[in-house]
Amino acid sequence: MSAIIHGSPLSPFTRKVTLVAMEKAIPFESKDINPYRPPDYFTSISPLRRIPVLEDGDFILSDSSAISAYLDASFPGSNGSLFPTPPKALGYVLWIEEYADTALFNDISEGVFRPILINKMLGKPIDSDKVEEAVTKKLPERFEYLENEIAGKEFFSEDRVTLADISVYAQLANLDHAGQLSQLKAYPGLMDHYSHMKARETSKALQALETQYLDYIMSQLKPSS
Ligand SMILES: N[C@@H](CCC(=O)N[C@@H](CS)C(=O)NCC(=O)O)C(=O)O
Repeated sequence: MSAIIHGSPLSPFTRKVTLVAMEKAIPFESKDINPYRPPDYFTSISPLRRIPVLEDGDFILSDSSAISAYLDASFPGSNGSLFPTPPKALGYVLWIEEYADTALFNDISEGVFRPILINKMLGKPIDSDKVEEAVTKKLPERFEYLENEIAGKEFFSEDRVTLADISVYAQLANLDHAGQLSQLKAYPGLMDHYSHMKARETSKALQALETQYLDYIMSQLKPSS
């Protein structure tokens, strides 16, 4: 039986572990869970009531970082590990992952994705003040930091895709879904990184599903009278 990733198509952490599975050619199924309207059994598989959750036979695991490490170690695959072996490279990749999971997530999710896209999904007006605050006061510091880290490189570490690249891409994809990718204009290295990560076969396949999902949600919205 293949592993099951419980999550939601527009969740950046679900996207992260899904891409880990795809990059490593691990067979998996996806099952949708809305963490804001969860099924009764949710707490039993996710003690912090967050997605994603991995179910691999009778083994259940929460948290995208834990799941990524587990998948990587369980399925060596032909493409090698997404975690470098040299200690400094490993530490660095985990740091970039952490930066993406906390700082980028907070500022993109709260500052752009929710006030634009979630509001639209809920039939509410865009919260332009929140977006303005994020794009002028919060995101520049995040993007500047990552721009300095990626400048002159194709990947964050080891000249190949690692968890660092997947983690940053997974968060920036929600900036893209919210129609705000132009915020990266002043950061050419980061924009290039995003573009080549987006052009990978794995990301392209996933994006097609995400866009389909988003289009479906939007098509269900009643036109405001
Ligand atoms: N550290 C967790 C964060 C997961 C997370 O925050 N997921 C969001 C969806 S993107 C969630 O489940 N939110 C529900 C809530 O905050 O109640 C991870 O890496 O998996």
